[in-house]
Amino acid sequence: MATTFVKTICFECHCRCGVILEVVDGKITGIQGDKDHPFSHGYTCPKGRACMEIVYHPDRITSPLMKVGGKESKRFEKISWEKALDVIAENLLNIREKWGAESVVFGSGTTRGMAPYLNKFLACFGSPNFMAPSNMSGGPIVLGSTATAGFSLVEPDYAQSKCMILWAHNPEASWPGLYLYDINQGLKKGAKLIVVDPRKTNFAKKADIWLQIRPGTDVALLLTFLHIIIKRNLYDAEFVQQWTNGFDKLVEYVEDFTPEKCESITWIPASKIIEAATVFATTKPACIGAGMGGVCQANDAFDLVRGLTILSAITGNLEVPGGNLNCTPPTGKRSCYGPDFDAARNVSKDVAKKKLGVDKYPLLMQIPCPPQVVWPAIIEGKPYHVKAIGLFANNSVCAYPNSAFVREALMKLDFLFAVDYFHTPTTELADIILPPAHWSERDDIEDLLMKNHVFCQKKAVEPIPECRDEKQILIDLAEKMNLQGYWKSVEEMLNYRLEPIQMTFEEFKKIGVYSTPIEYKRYEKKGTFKTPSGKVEIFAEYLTMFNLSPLPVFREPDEGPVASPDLYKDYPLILTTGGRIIEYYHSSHRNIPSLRKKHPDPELQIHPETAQKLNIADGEWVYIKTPRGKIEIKAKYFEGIDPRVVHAPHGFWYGVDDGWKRININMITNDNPLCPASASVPIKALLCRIEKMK
Ligand SMILES: Nc1nc2c(c(=O)[nH]1)N[C@H]1C(S)=C(S)[C@@H](COP(=O)(O)OP(=O)(O)OC[C@H]3O[C@@H](n4cnc5c(=O)[nH]c(N)nc54)[C@H](O)[C@@H]3O)O[C@H]1N2
Ligand SMILES: Nc1nc2c(c(=O)[nH]1)N[C@H]1C(S)=C(S)[C@@H](COP(=O)(O)OP(=O)(O)OC[C@H]3O[C@@H](n4cnc5c(=O)[nH]c(N)nc54)[C@H](O)[C@@H]3O)O[C@H]1N2
Ligand code: SF4
Ligand SMILES: [Mo]
Repeated sequence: MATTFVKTICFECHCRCGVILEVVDGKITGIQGDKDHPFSHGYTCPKGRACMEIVYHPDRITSPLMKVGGKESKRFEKISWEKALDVIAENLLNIREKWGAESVVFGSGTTRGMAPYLNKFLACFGSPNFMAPSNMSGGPIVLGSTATAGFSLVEPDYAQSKCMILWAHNPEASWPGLYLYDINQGLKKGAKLIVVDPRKTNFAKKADIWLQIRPGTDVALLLTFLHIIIKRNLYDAEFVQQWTNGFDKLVEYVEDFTPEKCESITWIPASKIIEAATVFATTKPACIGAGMGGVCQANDAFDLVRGLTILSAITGNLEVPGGNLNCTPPTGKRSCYGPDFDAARNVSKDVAKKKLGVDKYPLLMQIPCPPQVVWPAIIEGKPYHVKAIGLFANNSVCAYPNSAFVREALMKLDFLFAVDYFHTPTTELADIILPPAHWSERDDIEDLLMKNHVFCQKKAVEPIPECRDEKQILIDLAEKMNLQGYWKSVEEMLNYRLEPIQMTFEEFKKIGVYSTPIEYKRYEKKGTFKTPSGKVEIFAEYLTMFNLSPLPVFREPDEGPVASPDLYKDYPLILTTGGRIIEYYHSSHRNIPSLRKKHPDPELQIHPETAQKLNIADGEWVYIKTPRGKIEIKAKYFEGIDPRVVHAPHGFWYGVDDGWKRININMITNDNPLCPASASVPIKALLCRIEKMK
């Protein structure tokens, strides 16, 4: 028996921890954390440790499949790769011929690293339409902070910070491999911790100050932070004077946002708001950690991120050690979402203009098409028809709000193909399903959210027979379709991405990681921020061009006690969704025995007082109803939530007949109105009621 150990990067989630896989006779037999990895430092979570169960799962799809018996059928038959790619190529080419290239959309969920290769394929094909849930996941961060400070505020420097805010962010469940080590370093050195979250997470328990906010009212809280900081003269006057634009207008604007008014909006005691704002502004350096979901799923998500960026700026924490950093991956324009790949930026201007969503939301030119603008194009043909979709690592039906509508749209397509390890409620609708290689079975480059690093993901084992690296799938398809300009081999693709660091993938494999020094205060060296005025745009006048407010605006959640009081009478509880569960990545992993055992059921976090008033016992299955319908869920008493609020996880569907209808929270979430700037969806603040099952 030949045993080898392969150092690579786990991709069961976006933390992308360093791991060492033990391989015996071409099969993975063990996984350990890589202690030398600069972020994860040897950490692994239950998902990563379950990788052998995933790779060798008896239900893994191991052959291309074609639907037989028409759209409604759930039967598939095995076909060869040759045939599968022929069918896909023929359909995509026919649709391009008849409807135009833009009628073909490729989509990905959290991308699993495929964004560059999919975008480039689309660009060669002639479509600007790469669909991803960025509008509810990171997109508002990119848009809001870039609009304000010219870079994306995703890099809190926890390890060197003296004060950290976790704003709608519970990295213990969602980003353990990427952030926990650094957060703990900071805390060990005595950093203060502030948590803004409606739920008492473990971090909220540990925090110096926990602000238990009413869901969807974050912008009101932020504007009040700014009010307090300004009133008490706690801002960095020198930075404000030299590097910001429109501070005087902000002073006037936040005058009304008093702590008392904020208390009535957010339900947080005024004294706590004052304490938190004061601690943040006076303990330096301080950083803001915002996840990608909590702050990105609201009707005012863009304004929320603008507000966070302004908070960081006026307290002097932008681009300083211990603050929020401005990092560029060493791969630069060839990084995961780099401009060298972006479909819309690599087609002609006329085609780029057709990118779905930009007619209503011009800022979306910078991020992928939100799913919510693709569905109406399929159903109503507006602004034009979308006829075919290819989905790579995405369970649209369960992942996106208003599942019934999502499903209806996918059913209406002329052609759908999906690439997934397992059957899901989405692959069920596909005409063709393709089986991808697992991350342990493929070579790749990881640089998204990796600060100033790029990592080598090294293939540890060959894909199990018939499964294929998705990059190779695209290469094969491009060849069949005779697409000009696409790469001819995976090696060529990876070498292309590594050109900015002047290394080939073979060379990179030997070193495994490459980083460049972090630059602080780049604006000082460059003499400018990368914004229209060259300064931090507190008052971003140019946004008025897009009918957006130049100052961050608080919008009441459209469905809520204040904005829809009549509805509130019938649906008297606020529903927030999608707090992460360590064992699961979105709708994945429910079929993995070691993970399922730890968390078998969807659990509704409900205050015991609320449950008891409804005569609901701990552990009882109940209905959760919204104006859009009802699903089944298990009530779980939780003292750490306000009695007027409940929390439901997302991603459940597996193991129950018609699970996508019966236990999937997105059956009853809402997909409008969207944030006017980022098209974000309001899935963190809705209304619901809980009913006993008869
Ligand atoms: N209500 C509610 N809904 C939400 C959220 C919320 O907070 N609340 N969060 C939203 C967010 S932020 C996001 S990003 C989306 C995520 O939505 P998705 O990314 O669609 O997530 P999944 O549902 O896990 O679907 C991923 C699918 O990819 C497959 N898969 C995993 N790895 C690979 C791979 O390497 N290759 C291929 N081809 N397939 C792979 C899995 O088997 C799974 O079926 O969900 C959103 N949905
Ligand atoms: N295990 C696991 N990890 C994941 C994922 C997963 O599915 N599973 N998904 C990944 C993806 S794609 C994303 S986008 C990220 C998301 O990353 P994060 O956004 O950091 O997600 P969470 O850690 O769930 O933190 C969100 C917190 O926001 C709180 N919250 C809910 N509503 C509100 C509100 O209105 N205001 C405030 N202030 N807080 C609110 C919730 O209670 C929750 O604790 O996680 C990533 N990591
Ligand atoms: S946190 Fe877990 S699943 Fe995510 S990369 Fe690390 S080990 Fe893998
Ligand atoms: Mo996400």
